[in-house]
Amino acid sequence: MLIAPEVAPEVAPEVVEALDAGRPVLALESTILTHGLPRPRNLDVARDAEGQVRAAGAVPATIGVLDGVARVGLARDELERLASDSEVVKLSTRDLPVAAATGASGGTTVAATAHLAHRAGIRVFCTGGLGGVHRGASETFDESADLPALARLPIVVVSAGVKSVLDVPATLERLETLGIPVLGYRTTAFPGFYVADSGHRITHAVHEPEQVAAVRAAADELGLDAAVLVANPVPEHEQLPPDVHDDVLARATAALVERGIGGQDATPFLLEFIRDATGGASLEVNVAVYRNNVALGVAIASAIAGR
Ligand code: PSU
Ligand code: MN
Repeated sequence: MLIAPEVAPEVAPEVVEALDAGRPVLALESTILTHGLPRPRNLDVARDAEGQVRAAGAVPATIGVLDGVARVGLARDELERLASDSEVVKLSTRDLPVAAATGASGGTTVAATAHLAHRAGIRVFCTGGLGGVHRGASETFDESADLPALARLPIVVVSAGVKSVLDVPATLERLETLGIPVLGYRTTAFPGFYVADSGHRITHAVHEPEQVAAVRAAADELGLDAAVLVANPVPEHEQLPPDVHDDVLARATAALVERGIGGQDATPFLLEFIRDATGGASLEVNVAVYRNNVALGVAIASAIAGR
């Protein structure tokens, strides 16, 4: 095992400057790039997201690990490397110290990205869909490390609910147990990632980014160290038709069980299965979900910076 010389996250100068000046910064995940979206579309999506953040007057900080060094604010060529290299791994929180010591490269999950964002002093983080409790978790114990990570990171996370491949009600129960406030953006219908409404209700809706900033500030004042989760539904005209969604989802979960796939591979397998089974339609939805979350993420980061 090699020992990497540099373990502290490398924060891009542009990100440091913006944070020092109190300007809005939005952290972006990289597993969506390395394992969530197919190449070469993944790089376009990642660049578009960064461009979208800049156009809205904020600084993007895409987070990932290159040669063992955690980078908060990947440079253009670094982003390209992560997106194009099919050997890069998926790094959750527990993999970060191992990657640092061995010099590995990888895309960081929501759990790992949120951790690094918080270390760098970034308050808002945007993803497509949060991980959660997998179906059959009462047997397999497969619950994403995203949930316990968010329970101890005082940031705001914007997500289109959790991926519908998960056990959504069980995930909502765990979010409650972990003390993570869930705010529906202009809705009390919890989103199902590919579909605007998962069929499950949540208690609180917010209507403006400033309200999210107010909840975060209140949580800070109260000394509550859990993340605030903003559940932002994909616009209905961009969702996967719910009947198509339900049918494909049933087949995807059956295939997962049949092939005995689990652990870190479960989420990428399901997303890919759904993509193939919908002839690529789910990919367009995934991209729309992300774009929509980035737009809200910037607005919230700006509201927090402006307080
Ligand atoms: N959302 C996507 N694509 C993804 C993921 C989320 O649109 O690939 C990733 C996130 O990085 C999330 C991870 O943290 O899936 C959850 O995987 P697991 O269940 O192994 O924790
Ligand atoms: Mn898992």
